[in-house]
Amino acid sequence: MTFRRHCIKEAAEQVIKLKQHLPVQTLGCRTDRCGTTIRRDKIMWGMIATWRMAAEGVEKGAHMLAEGQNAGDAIETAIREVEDFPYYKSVGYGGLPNEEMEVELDAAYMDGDTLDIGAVAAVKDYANPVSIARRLSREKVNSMLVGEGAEKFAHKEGFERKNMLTDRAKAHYRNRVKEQRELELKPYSGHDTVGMVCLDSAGKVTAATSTSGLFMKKKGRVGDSPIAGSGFYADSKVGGASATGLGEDLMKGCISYEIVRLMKEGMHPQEACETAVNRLDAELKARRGEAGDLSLIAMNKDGEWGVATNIEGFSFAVVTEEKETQVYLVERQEDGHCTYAPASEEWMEEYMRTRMAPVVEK
Ligand code: SD4
Repeated sequence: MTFRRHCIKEAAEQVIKLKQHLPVQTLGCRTDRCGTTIRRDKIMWGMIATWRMAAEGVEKGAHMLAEGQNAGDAIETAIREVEDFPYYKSVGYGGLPNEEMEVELDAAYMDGDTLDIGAVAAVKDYANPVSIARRLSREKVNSMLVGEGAEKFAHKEGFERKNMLTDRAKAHYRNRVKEQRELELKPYSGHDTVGMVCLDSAGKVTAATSTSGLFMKKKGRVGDSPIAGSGFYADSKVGGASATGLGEDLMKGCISYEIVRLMKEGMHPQEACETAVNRLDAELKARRGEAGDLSLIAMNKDGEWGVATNIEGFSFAVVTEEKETQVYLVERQEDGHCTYAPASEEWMEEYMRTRMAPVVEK
């Protein structure tokens, strides 16, 4: 069987399994794809992340996990890979600016063993906000810093300074200013925060995020990504979750914590993601008439994973000890269930082509 056909078959089997909402496994046991409980004497490692852009980072992290490295180092390396790639418009270098044409970055890191959390918000001119966040997670107090305070800390700790505003991002900004004037566009559009959950073979779960937030946001605006429980959560006794979408709405449901809470109550990650997303989506629509974009990924302590979204076009990347890195596209069914299938080679090529195409100024 070709690799692609193998992936499609695996994805189809996952869908069947998810529809059955298999019960959560007990420690040291997993359920294989046929539903048979198998005992394991070692914990499976794995990593899941929002959007296709995370795939290369996830691949790097997977190599580290396969060598027995820990989930903290693997997730930081994986996120840095995304932050460093200039063609991704909403993370790290090349991220899109705020209203005042400044790139203000948010990032966070959580250690699921100790529940340590570190976060930075609205930080400018530092290459890898996730590393600053991780460093902050070791502080007992002052572990979330914003703006100038975060930059001062980063400087003192010797983090790499970098002008994060690229010429491409400036061109996008100028185009958007014109579009807003001419088409009366809302400033917010397009978003691709990278959020990851990682499990290592010692059973440690971590979660981390990094983003430039909403394009054309107000100076000082902070989204869900650096906010524990909303943009991310990790508990090695249960698993972790991370979010992407409209921060203002994701925060209304503390949705990453909610998913971990549901997994703790016994839900499979897929069921937990769908339950949390569908509930929040419904609440927002009932109370406010509309719901912003909500897309979530999760992995439990046994390496099982799930995703859910209320939008079209959500993609994610996942790797486990048993299965190499794969990008999937999610499809939300009318009843709120989310199914997914491997992204085709054509889709992958088109994705990179559009990301790297020259920006034509209007
Ligand atoms: C924010 N949630 O700042 C982020 C944006 C995002 O995918 O996720 N984009 O609100």
